[in-house]
Amino acid sequence: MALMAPSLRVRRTPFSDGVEAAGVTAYTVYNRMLLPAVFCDPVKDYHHLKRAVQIWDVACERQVEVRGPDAARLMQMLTPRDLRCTQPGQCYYVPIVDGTGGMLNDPVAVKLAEDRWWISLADSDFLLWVKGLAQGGHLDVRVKEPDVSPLALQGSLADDLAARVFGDRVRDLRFFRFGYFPFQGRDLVVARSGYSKQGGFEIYVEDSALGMPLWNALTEAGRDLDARAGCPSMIERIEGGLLSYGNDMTMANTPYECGLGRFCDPLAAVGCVGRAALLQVAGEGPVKQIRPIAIDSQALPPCDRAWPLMAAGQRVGQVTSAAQSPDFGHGVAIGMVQMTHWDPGTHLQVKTQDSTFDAEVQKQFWNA
Ligand code: THG
Repeated sequence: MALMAPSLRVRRTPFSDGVEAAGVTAYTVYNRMLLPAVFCDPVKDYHHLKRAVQIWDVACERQVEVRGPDAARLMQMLTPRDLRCTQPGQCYYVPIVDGTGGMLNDPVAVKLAEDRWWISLADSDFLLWVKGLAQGGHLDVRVKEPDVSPLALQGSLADDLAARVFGDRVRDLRFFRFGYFPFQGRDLVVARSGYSKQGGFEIYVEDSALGMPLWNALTEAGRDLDARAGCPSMIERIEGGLLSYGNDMTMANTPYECGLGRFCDPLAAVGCVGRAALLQVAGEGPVKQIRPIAIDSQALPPCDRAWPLMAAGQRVGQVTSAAQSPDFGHGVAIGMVQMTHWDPGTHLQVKTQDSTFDAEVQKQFWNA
């Protein structure tokens, strides 16, 4: 593929100088912002993530801040997850749906206070939807994209690295909880979360000017831990079953099709704009759903188009993310499969742009 032409439309991040000094070799674009995709090579990056700890520029997980007396009401309009018992200090993975129950985003919602939330976005134009709902509903709330850029520490040694910069207290954070930790005289939101199954933290850097000082402090502190710049690993996230909006799901899918039914309670989510639609599909049940798919491959081309899943010459679904797994020795994939063929153990064929492989529906993701 050709190189990307840089311009202001594709936004740099507060950490881009550090990412480039660390030798990033491929970028992708996410929320109109740079997201590093490769440093050494995808397989070396994957092994390093599992063995050590990486510092990730995930500033492209932009925040939508919702603040004001109607913040909680607006949040519940957005999601079919029941938010009534939510607490400040916690993060929540929230499917977001439109009036037909179609997925608009699958962000992490950070509850800072009853009347103040950050919605940490996946890759879709979402600020406009939230502003539109606030405007149309005459809500007493302000909606903006604040100067907040997540930096993730992911990998088995993430606790050790985080403790060196934020103190041992950071080790006590539970999954999807956050606390405030001082850095250069400022208090930063640090959560135990992140887009890998290796464990770690996300630091919500609230002020771009703190970006490079924090990047440098972490890089220095992690020298003898083999800490280095990294990025979300496609191989690792497929093994772990972490979905990618725009790849594994779009507006055309309900959260039930995405396997996100456990985060939905439309009966309780009074005010959710997709409530009626989801009550209906929750009753009927989906007719296709996301499944882990093992591919009998030695190597795979990039999955940059949907790969048809076939059974007896008929199309029964599609693979939307795939990679050769070094640790499992076969291809790992995420597919949307019709009900008739979604049982674990079902044998299928997957058609890539180059060739056809045997494939099998799995019971669970590899690292789940
Ligand atoms: N962190 C933050 N923002 C994000 C992501 C993130 N925005 C974009 C993208 N990632 C959103 N998508 C996901 C997908 C999965 C998870 C988080 C965000 C995730 N899932 C866990 C799992 O499936 O094991 C746990 C979910 C739960 O139990 O609540 O972490 O990574 N800030």
